[in-house]
Amino acid sequence: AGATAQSPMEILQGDAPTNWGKWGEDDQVGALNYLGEAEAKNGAGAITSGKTFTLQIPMTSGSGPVFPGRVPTQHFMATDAGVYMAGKAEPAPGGIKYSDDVAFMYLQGTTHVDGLAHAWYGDKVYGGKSEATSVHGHTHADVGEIGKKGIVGRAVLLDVGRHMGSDDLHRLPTETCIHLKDLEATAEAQGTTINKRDILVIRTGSIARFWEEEPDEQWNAMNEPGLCYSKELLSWLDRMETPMIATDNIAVEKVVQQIDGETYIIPLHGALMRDMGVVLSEIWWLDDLAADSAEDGQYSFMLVAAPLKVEQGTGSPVNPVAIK
Ligand code: UVW
Repeated sequence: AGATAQSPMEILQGDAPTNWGKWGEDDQVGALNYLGEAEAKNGAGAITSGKTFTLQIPMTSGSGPVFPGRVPTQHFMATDAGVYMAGKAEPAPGGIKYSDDVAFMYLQGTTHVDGLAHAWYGDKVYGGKSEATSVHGHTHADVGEIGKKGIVGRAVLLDVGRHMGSDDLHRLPTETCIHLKDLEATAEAQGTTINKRDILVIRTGSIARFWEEEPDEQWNAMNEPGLCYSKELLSWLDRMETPMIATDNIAVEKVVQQIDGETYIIPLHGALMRDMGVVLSEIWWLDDLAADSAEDGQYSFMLVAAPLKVEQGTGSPVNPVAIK
């Protein structure tokens, strides 16, 4: 039998940075290992006023920005005041009444963190483990491992939408591919120093557009702005020991990218998650934090975020908290 042909991703990533084995054979959280006690204290050191921002989008039943193929959360009441009002249930002894609710949701159908085994190419996931560890749930590098560790550190907001956006709402136009030089120019314009091991929070303005345009007609995850794959970006993230990248778009990166004449869908997912173990987190709500930062000029803050401990899960909802 002949050798199996390599996929374009395998060829593209041939000489790219990899962190497999760096934190041990069985490591499950990748570049989050860069966040330890010193980095947590460093995060706390970024706090100046104590102003707090929660960065999850609202979870509205039946509506929300999701990656094509997923559906928004469906929320149902299992029991509510109606049962008492209709005389179908009695209050508990003592008089307490209560409601209960249930949700059907894609765990990546709102603001979420991806486990490192969520996306891969070839037949290996993060750490060089076989893709067989990703059958019927992930027995390696599931999001629950990130839930156990938690994400705590210093973060910087790079408001690329405000720096390069072309409209009053400080949003990047659709189809914009964000390059390393754009991140650097944004940091410079903001007067922000990006330190090693900072969590990068990148604002494009994309998600806000979902509520401003007719979702099914104009907001299209495939065309939304996002990071652009380049070796230069990968090497920089590697040197900066970036633990995680969070964005207010659907996939951190621009979903469809052309590289050397070839079409790739979410190539950075392969390069960052699978090869470098950099954690990706998407669909953040950054407009309030960004407006405040534009006003007071403070773009660094403490970030605290913990996905749920979904054992063997691919992704998990999260409501990150920024403390300035
Ligand atoms: C996909 O990879 C399809 O989704 P996410 O953006 O949640 O990583």
